[in-house]
Amino acid sequence: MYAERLFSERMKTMRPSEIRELLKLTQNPEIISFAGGLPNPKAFPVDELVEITREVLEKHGKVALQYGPTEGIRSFREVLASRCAKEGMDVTSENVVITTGSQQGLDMIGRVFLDPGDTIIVELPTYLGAINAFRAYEVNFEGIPLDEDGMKIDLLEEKIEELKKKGITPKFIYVVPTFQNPAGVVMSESRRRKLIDIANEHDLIVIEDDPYGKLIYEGKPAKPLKALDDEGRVIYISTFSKILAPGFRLAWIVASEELIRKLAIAKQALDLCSNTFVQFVAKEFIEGGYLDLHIMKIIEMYRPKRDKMIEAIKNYFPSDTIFYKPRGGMFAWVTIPGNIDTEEMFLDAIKEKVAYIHGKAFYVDGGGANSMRLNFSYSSEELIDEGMRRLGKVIEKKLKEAK
Ligand code: PMP
Ligand code: G9A
Repeated sequence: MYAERLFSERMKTMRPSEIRELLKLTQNPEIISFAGGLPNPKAFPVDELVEITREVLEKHGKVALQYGPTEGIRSFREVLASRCAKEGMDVTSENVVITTGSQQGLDMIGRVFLDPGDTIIVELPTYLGAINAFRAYEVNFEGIPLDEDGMKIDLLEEKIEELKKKGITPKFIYVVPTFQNPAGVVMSESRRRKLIDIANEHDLIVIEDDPYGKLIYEGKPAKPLKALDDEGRVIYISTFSKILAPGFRLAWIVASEELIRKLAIAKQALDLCSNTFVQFVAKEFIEGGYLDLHIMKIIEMYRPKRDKMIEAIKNYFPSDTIFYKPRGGMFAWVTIPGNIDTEEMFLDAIKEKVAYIHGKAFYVDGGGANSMRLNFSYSSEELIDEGMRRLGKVIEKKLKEAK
Protein backbone atom coordinates (compact mmCIF):
# COMPACT_ATOMS: atom_id res chain seq x y z
CA MET A 1 0.00 0.00 0.00
CA TYR A 2 1.16 3.53 -0.75
CA ALA A 3 0.32 5.33 2.49
CA GLU A 4 1.76 8.78 1.74
CA ARG A 5 -1.57 10.25 0.55
CA LEU A 6 -3.23 9.19 3.81
CA PHE A 7 -0.99 11.03 6.22
CA SER A 8 -2.32 14.05 8.07
CA GLU A 9 -1.02 17.57 7.47
CA ARG A 10 0.33 17.33 11.01
CA MET A 11 2.42 14.28 10.19
CA LYS A 12 3.99 16.16 7.28
CA THR A 13 5.37 18.74 9.69
CA MET A 14 6.66 16.20 12.23
CA ARG A 15 10.30 15.11 12.15
CA PRO A 16 12.22 12.29 13.78
CA SER A 17 14.10 13.29 16.93
CA GLU A 18 17.88 13.19 16.59
CA ILE A 19 18.07 12.14 20.24
CA ARG A 20 15.67 9.22 19.81
CA GLU A 21 17.17 8.08 16.50
CA LEU A 22 20.69 8.24 17.91
CA LEU A 23 19.72 6.26 20.96
CA LYS A 24 19.43 3.22 18.70
CA LEU A 25 22.89 3.81 17.26
CA THR A 26 24.53 4.46 20.58
CA GLN A 27 23.20 1.26 22.05
CA ASN A 28 26.23 -0.21 20.31
CA PRO A 29 28.57 -0.63 23.29
CA GLU A 30 31.62 0.22 21.14
CA ILE A 31 30.40 3.78 20.69
CA ILE A 32 31.14 6.27 23.44
CA SER A 33 27.95 8.25 23.59
CA PHE A 34 27.69 11.85 24.71
CA ALA A 35 24.39 12.01 22.80
CA GLY A 36 21.36 11.17 24.96
CA GLY A 37 20.55 12.88 28.24
CA LEU A 38 20.74 9.57 30.05
CA PRO A 39 21.28 9.16 33.78
CA ASN A 40 24.14 6.88 34.76
CA PRO A 41 22.67 3.38 35.12
CA LYS A 42 25.20 2.60 37.87
CA ALA A 43 23.31 5.05 40.05
CA PHE A 44 19.90 3.41 39.76
CA PRO A 45 18.84 2.47 43.31
CA VAL A 46 17.94 -1.09 42.40
CA ASP A 47 18.21 -2.62 45.91
CA GLU A 48 16.01 0.03 47.51
CA LEU A 49 13.48 -0.35 44.70
CA VAL A 50 13.37 -4.14 45.12
CA GLU A 51 12.40 -3.59 48.76
CA ILE A 52 9.87 -0.87 48.07
CA THR A 53 8.32 -2.74 45.16
CA ARG A 54 7.72 -5.76 47.36
CA GLU A 55 6.21 -3.57 50.07
CA VAL A 56 3.94 -1.75 47.63
CA LEU A 57 2.64 -5.04 46.25
CA GLU A 58 2.09 -6.46 49.72
CA LYS A 59 0.47 -3.38 51.22
CA HIS A 60 -1.27 -1.71 48.29
CA GLY A 61 -1.37 -4.37 45.56
CA LYS A 62 -5.11 -4.15 44.96
CA VAL A 63 -5.03 -0.41 44.32
CA ALA A 64 -1.54 -0.15 42.85
CA LEU A 65 -2.34 -2.64 40.09
CA GLN A 66 -5.67 -1.03 39.25
CA TYR A 67 -6.42 1.92 36.91
CA GLY A 68 -6.07 5.14 38.83
CA PRO A 69 -7.44 8.68 38.55
CA THR A 70 -6.24 10.63 35.50
CA GLU A 71 -4.76 13.35 37.72
CA GLY A 72 -2.76 10.74 39.64
CA ILE A 73 -2.96 9.04 43.05
CA ARG A 74 -4.14 11.68 45.51
CA SER A 75 -1.61 10.88 48.27
CA PHE A 76 1.23 11.03 45.72
CA ARG A 77 0.03 14.40 44.42
CA GLU A 78 0.02 15.59 48.03
CA VAL A 79 3.62 14.51 48.54
CA LEU A 80 4.69 16.32 45.36
CA ALA A 81 2.68 19.42 46.26
CA SER A 82 4.36 19.64 49.65
CA ARG A 83 7.83 19.32 48.08
CA CYS A 84 7.00 22.08 45.60
CA ALA A 85 5.57 24.23 48.40
CA LYS A 86 8.95 23.99 50.15
CA GLU A 87 10.47 25.61 47.07
CA GLY A 88 8.13 28.57 47.45
CA MET A 89 5.29 27.52 45.16
CA ASP A 90 1.76 28.23 46.30
CA VAL A 91 0.43 24.75 45.69
CA THR A 92 -1.88 22.01 46.98
CA SER A 93 -2.55 18.58 45.50
CA GLU A 94 -5.32 20.20 43.41
CA ASN A 95 -2.60 22.01 41.49
CA VAL A 96 -0.78 18.83 40.51
CA VAL A 97 -1.35 16.39 37.66
CA ILE A 98 0.86 13.33 37.24
CA THR A 99 2.09 12.66 33.71
CA THR A 100 3.76 9.80 31.87
CA GLY A 101 7.10 11.56 31.58
CA SER A 102 7.35 15.30 31.19
CA GLN A 103 7.37 14.65 27.45
CA GLN A 104 3.68 13.76 27.81
CA GLY A 105 3.21 16.94 29.83
CA LEU A 106 4.56 18.95 26.90
CA ASP A 107 2.13 17.24 24.53
CA MET A 108 -0.76 17.88 26.94
CA ILE A 109 0.18 21.56 27.02
CA GLY A 110 0.22 21.58 23.21
CA ARG A 111 -3.25 19.99 23.11
CA VAL A 112 -4.69 22.45 25.58
CA PHE A 113 -3.27 25.66 24.13
CA LEU A 114 -2.18 25.36 20.53
CA ASP A 115 -4.04 25.79 17.26
CA PRO A 116 -2.40 25.55 13.82
CA GLY A 117 -0.68 28.84 13.00
CA ASP A 118 -0.24 29.91 16.64
CA THR A 119 3.05 31.45 17.65
CA ILE A 120 5.10 30.33 20.65
CA ILE A 121 8.38 31.64 21.99
CA VAL A 122 11.30 29.37 22.90
CA GLU A 123 14.95 29.77 23.79
CA LEU A 124 17.72 29.57 21.17
CA PRO A 125 18.82 26.78 21.65
CA THR A 126 16.05 24.80 23.35
CA TYR A 127 15.07 21.22 24.20
CA LEU A 128 14.58 19.27 21.01
CA GLY A 129 11.77 17.15 22.46
CA ALA A 130 9.78 20.30 23.22
CA ILE A 131 10.26 21.58 19.67
CA ASN A 132 8.93 18.26 18.38
CA ALA A 133 6.05 18.11 20.87
CA PHE A 134 4.84 21.59 19.95
CA ARG A 135 5.59 21.24 16.24
CA ALA A 136 2.94 18.51 16.11
CA TYR A 137 0.40 21.28 16.72
CA GLU A 138 1.54 23.11 13.57
CA VAL A 139 2.76 26.26 15.28
CA ASN A 140 5.25 28.98 14.38
CA PHE A 141 8.30 29.26 16.60
CA GLU A 142 10.03 32.48 17.56
CA GLY A 143 13.43 32.07 19.19
CA ILE A 144 15.15 34.28 21.75
CA PRO A 145 18.93 33.83 22.20
CA LEU A 146 20.47 32.82 25.50
CA ASP A 147 23.61 33.93 27.25
CA GLU A 148 25.19 32.72 30.49
CA ASP A 149 22.26 34.23 32.44
CA GLY A 150 19.59 32.48 30.41
CA MET A 151 17.10 33.92 27.93
CA LYS A 152 17.97 37.50 26.94
CA ILE A 153 14.93 39.16 28.38
CA ASP A 154 15.49 42.51 26.63
CA LEU A 155 15.30 40.66 23.30
CA LEU A 156 12.15 38.91 24.49
CA GLU A 157 10.51 42.25 25.11
CA GLU A 158 11.56 43.50 21.68
CA LYS A 159 10.22 40.33 20.08
CA ILE A 160 6.85 40.63 21.80
CA GLU A 161 6.57 44.27 20.64
CA GLU A 162 7.60 43.29 17.10
CA LEU A 163 4.97 40.53 17.03
CA LYS A 164 2.36 42.86 18.44
CA LYS A 165 2.91 45.24 15.52
CA LYS A 166 2.11 42.32 13.21
CA GLY A 167 -1.03 41.57 15.21
CA ILE A 168 0.45 38.41 16.73
CA THR A 169 0.12 37.49 20.38
CA PRO A 170 2.22 34.47 21.29
CA LYS A 171 0.39 31.69 23.13
CA PHE A 172 3.21 30.99 25.56
CA ILE A 173 6.88 31.24 26.34
CA TYR A 174 8.61 27.89 26.90
CA VAL A 175 11.80 27.97 28.98
CA VAL A 176 14.16 25.53 30.69
CA PRO A 177 15.48 28.10 33.15
CA THR A 178 17.68 25.91 35.34
CA PHE A 179 20.68 24.01 33.89
CA GLN A 180 19.18 24.41 30.49
CA ASN A 181 18.96 21.63 27.94
CA PRO A 182 21.13 21.92 25.87
CA ALA A 183 23.13 25.00 26.98
CA GLY A 184 23.59 24.20 30.70
CA VAL A 185 22.98 27.81 31.79
CA VAL A 186 20.77 29.13 34.61
CA MET A 187 18.44 32.10 34.17
CA SER A 188 19.41 34.80 36.67
CA GLU A 189 16.94 35.80 39.36
CA SER A 190 16.55 39.31 37.95
CA ARG A 191 15.68 37.87 34.53
CA ARG A 192 13.25 35.44 36.16
CA ARG A 193 11.45 38.35 37.81
CA LYS A 194 11.48 40.32 34.56
CA LEU A 195 10.06 37.35 32.66
CA ILE A 196 7.17 37.09 35.07
CA ASP A 197 6.56 40.86 34.82
CA ILE A 198 6.48 40.60 31.02
CA ALA A 199 4.09 37.65 31.16
CA ASN A 200 1.80 39.61 33.50
CA GLU A 201 1.96 42.74 31.37
CA HIS A 202 1.23 40.95 28.09
CA ASP A 203 -1.15 38.34 29.50
CA LEU A 204 1.03 35.39 28.52
CA ILE A 205 1.59 31.91 29.89
CA VAL A 206 5.08 30.70 30.81
CA ILE A 207 5.98 27.01 30.61
CA GLU A 208 8.80 26.24 33.06
CA ASP A 209 10.37 22.86 32.26
CA ASP A 210 12.62 21.79 35.13
CA PRO A 211 14.10 18.29 34.93
CA TYR A 212 17.59 19.31 36.08
CA GLY A 213 17.09 21.89 38.85
CA LYS A 214 18.09 19.46 41.62
CA LEU A 215 21.37 18.37 40.00
CA ILE A 216 23.45 21.17 41.48
CA TYR A 217 27.25 20.85 41.50
CA GLU A 218 27.99 24.40 42.60
CA GLY A 219 26.03 27.26 44.08
CA LYS A 220 22.57 27.64 45.51
CA PRO A 221 19.29 26.34 44.09
CA ALA A 222 17.57 28.77 41.75
CA LYS A 223 14.10 30.01 42.66
CA PRO A 224 11.57 28.38 40.35
CA LEU A 225 9.61 30.80 38.15
CA LYS A 226 6.51 29.16 39.60
CA ALA A 227 7.53 30.48 43.04
CA LEU A 228 7.50 34.03 41.62
CA ASP A 229 4.14 33.61 39.91
CA ASP A 230 1.26 35.35 41.66
CA GLU A 231 -1.19 35.37 38.75
CA GLY A 232 -1.27 31.63 37.99
CA ARG A 233 0.53 32.12 34.65
CA VAL A 234 3.36 29.65 35.09
CA ILE A 235 2.95 25.98 34.26
CA TYR A 236 5.74 24.12 36.01
CA ILE A 237 6.83 20.66 34.83
CA SER A 238 9.30 18.34 36.49
CA THR A 239 10.15 14.66 36.26
CA PHE A 240 11.59 11.66 38.04
CA SER A 241 13.60 10.80 34.92
CA LYS A 242 16.84 12.52 35.90
CA ILE A 243 16.59 12.22 39.68
CA LEU A 244 15.40 8.60 39.89
CA ALA A 245 14.77 6.57 36.75
CA PRO A 246 13.53 7.53 33.26
CA GLY A 247 12.14 4.01 32.88
CA PHE A 248 9.48 4.96 35.44
CA ARG A 249 8.06 7.44 32.88
CA LEU A 250 6.82 9.51 35.79
CA ALA A 251 6.57 13.29 35.97
CA TRP A 252 4.24 16.01 37.17
CA ILE A 253 2.82 19.38 36.26
CA VAL A 254 2.00 22.18 38.70
CA ALA A 255 -0.53 24.77 37.51
CA SER A 256 -3.68 26.64 38.53
CA GLU A 257 -6.72 24.43 39.18
CA GLU A 258 -8.40 25.75 36.03
CA LEU A 259 -5.45 24.67 33.90
CA ILE A 260 -5.03 21.34 35.70
CA ARG A 261 -8.62 20.50 34.78
CA LYS A 262 -7.98 21.13 31.08
CA LEU A 263 -4.66 19.29 31.17
CA ALA A 264 -6.36 16.30 32.81
CA ILE A 265 -9.00 16.24 30.06
CA ALA A 266 -6.20 16.19 27.47
CA LYS A 267 -4.51 13.37 29.37
CA GLN A 268 -7.72 11.31 29.57
CA ALA A 269 -7.52 10.90 25.80
CA LEU A 270 -3.79 10.12 25.83
CA ASP A 271 -3.42 7.31 28.35
CA LEU A 272 -6.35 7.45 30.83
CA CYS A 273 -3.88 7.57 33.72
CA SER A 274 -0.16 7.23 34.39
CA ASN A 275 1.27 3.97 35.72
CA THR A 276 -0.41 3.56 39.10
CA PHE A 277 2.13 1.09 40.40
CA VAL A 278 5.16 3.35 39.90
CA GLN A 279 3.29 6.23 41.50
CA PHE A 280 3.05 4.13 44.66
CA VAL A 281 6.70 3.13 44.39
CA ALA A 282 7.86 6.72 43.88
CA LYS A 283 5.72 7.89 46.80
CA GLU A 284 7.26 5.32 49.14
CA PHE A 285 10.72 6.16 47.80
CA ILE A 286 10.20 9.82 48.67
CA GLU A 287 8.55 9.21 52.04
CA GLY A 288 11.25 6.76 53.09
CA GLY A 289 13.78 9.58 52.58
CA TYR A 290 15.46 7.72 49.72
CA LEU A 291 14.93 10.34 47.04
CA ASP A 292 16.85 13.10 48.79
CA LEU A 293 19.69 10.69 49.56
CA HIS A 294 19.69 9.51 45.98
CA ILE A 295 19.87 13.04 44.63
CA MET A 296 22.87 13.70 46.90
CA LYS A 297 24.49 10.53 45.61
CA ILE A 298 24.08 11.35 41.93
CA ILE A 299 25.32 14.90 42.48
CA GLU A 300 28.54 13.44 43.91
CA MET A 301 28.71 11.00 41.01
CA TYR A 302 28.11 13.56 38.24
CA ARG A 303 30.23 16.46 39.50
CA PRO A 304 33.58 14.77 38.71
CA LYS A 305 32.19 13.68 35.33
CA ARG A 306 31.33 17.30 34.58
CA ASP A 307 34.85 18.29 35.64
CA LYS A 308 36.38 15.58 33.47
CA MET A 309 34.42 16.74 30.44
CA ILE A 310 35.42 20.38 30.92
CA GLU A 311 39.05 19.36 31.42
CA ALA A 312 38.85 17.28 28.24
CA ILE A 313 37.43 20.21 26.24
CA LYS A 314 40.45 22.22 27.36
CA ASN A 315 42.86 19.36 26.61
CA TYR A 316 41.56 18.06 23.29
CA PHE A 317 39.46 20.74 21.55
CA PRO A 318 40.89 23.75 19.64
CA SER A 319 41.98 26.53 21.97
CA ASP A 320 39.39 28.95 20.57
CA THR A 321 36.47 26.60 21.32
CA ILE A 322 33.72 28.44 23.15
CA PHE A 323 32.23 26.55 26.07
CA TYR A 324 30.54 27.11 29.38
CA LYS A 325 31.17 25.19 32.60
CA PRO A 326 27.69 24.17 33.72
CA ARG A 327 27.00 24.47 37.46
CA GLY A 328 24.50 21.62 37.28
CA GLY A 329 22.50 19.38 34.98
CA MET A 330 23.80 16.90 32.45
CA PHE A 331 25.17 18.80 29.48
CA ALA A 332 28.14 20.76 28.23
CA TRP A 333 27.44 22.98 25.24
CA VAL A 334 30.36 23.66 22.96
CA THR A 335 30.85 25.90 19.93
CA ILE A 336 33.83 25.03 17.79
CA PRO A 337 35.73 27.48 15.60
CA GLY A 338 35.75 27.63 11.80
CA ASN A 339 32.95 26.80 9.45
CA ILE A 340 32.45 23.29 10.65
CA ASP A 341 28.98 21.85 10.46
CA THR A 342 28.66 19.45 13.39
CA GLU A 343 25.83 17.62 11.62
CA GLU A 344 28.15 16.79 8.72
CA MET A 345 30.99 16.01 11.12
CA PHE A 346 28.82 13.46 12.89
CA LEU A 347 29.59 10.69 10.38
CA ASP A 348 33.32 11.17 10.99
CA ALA A 349 32.70 11.04 14.72
CA ILE A 350 30.75 7.79 14.41
CA LYS A 351 33.61 6.30 12.40
CA GLU A 352 35.78 7.09 15.42
CA LYS A 353 33.06 5.57 17.62
CA VAL A 354 31.99 8.67 19.48
CA ALA A 355 28.57 10.38 19.38
CA TYR A 356 27.06 13.74 20.32
CA ILE A 357 23.99 15.73 19.30
CA HIS A 358 24.68 18.40 16.69
CA GLY A 359 23.73 21.96 17.55
CA LYS A 360 21.18 22.61 14.79
CA ALA A 361 18.83 20.04 16.35
CA PHE A 362 18.16 22.51 19.18
CA TYR A 363 17.53 25.63 17.10
CA VAL A 364 14.17 26.62 15.66
CA ASP A 365 15.81 29.17 13.34
CA GLY A 366 18.42 26.98 11.61
CA GLY A 367 21.27 28.23 13.84
CA GLY A 368 23.74 26.22 15.88
CA ALA A 369 25.65 24.62 12.98
CA ASN A 370 29.02 24.72 14.71
CA SER A 371 27.79 23.81 18.18
CA MET A 372 27.28 20.45 19.83
CA ARG A 373 25.76 19.09 23.01
CA LEU A 374 27.81 16.72 25.12
CA ASN A 375 26.22 14.68 27.87
CA PHE A 376 28.51 13.87 30.80
CA SER A 377 26.27 11.89 33.18
CA TYR A 378 26.13 8.62 31.27
CA SER A 379 29.76 7.65 30.63
CA SER A 380 32.54 6.81 33.08
CA GLU A 381 35.27 9.40 33.56
CA GLU A 382 37.67 7.16 31.67
CA LEU A 383 35.32 6.95 28.70
CA ILE A 384 34.65 10.68 28.83
CA ASP A 385 38.38 11.28 28.46
CA GLU A 386 38.75 8.74 25.66
CA GLY A 387 35.61 9.89 23.80
CA MET A 388 36.65 13.53 23.99
CA ARG A 389 40.15 12.64 22.77
CA ARG A 390 38.58 10.95 19.74
CA LEU A 391 36.25 13.89 19.16
CA GLY A 392 39.16 16.32 19.44
CA LYS A 393 40.94 14.40 16.67
CA VAL A 394 37.85 14.47 14.46
CA ILE A 395 37.54 18.24 14.90
CA GLU A 396 41.24 18.78 14.21
CA LYS A 397 40.98 16.78 10.98
CA LYS A 398 37.89 18.72 9.88
CA LEU A 399 39.57 22.04 10.56
CA LYS A 400 42.60 20.99 8.48
CA GLU A 401 40.36 19.88 5.61
CA ALA A 402 38.50 23.20 5.71
CA LYS A 403 41.72 25.17 5.23
N1 PMP B 1 12.16 18.38 29.13
C1 PMP B 1 13.48 18.50 29.10
C2 PMP B 1 14.10 19.84 29.16
C3 PMP B 1 14.28 17.35 29.03
O1 PMP B 1 15.60 17.48 29.00
C4 PMP B 1 13.66 16.07 28.98
C5 PMP B 1 14.45 14.80 28.87
N2 PMP B 1 15.69 14.91 28.41
C6 PMP B 1 12.27 16.03 29.00
C7 PMP B 1 11.55 17.20 29.08
C8 PMP B 1 11.52 14.73 28.91
O2 PMP B 1 11.77 13.95 30.01
P1 PMP B 1 10.81 12.78 30.51
O3 PMP B 1 9.73 12.61 29.53
O4 PMP B 1 11.70 11.61 30.63
O5 PMP B 1 10.29 13.26 31.83
O1 G9A C 1 16.08 9.78 25.53
C1 G9A C 1 15.41 10.84 25.45
O2 G9A C 1 14.81 11.15 24.42
C2 G9A C 1 15.39 11.73 26.63
C3 G9A C 1 16.58 12.57 26.63
C4 G9A C 1 16.51 13.83 26.21
C5 G9A C 1 17.75 14.55 25.85
O3 G9A C 1 18.76 13.94 25.54
O4 G9A C 1 17.69 15.80 25.83
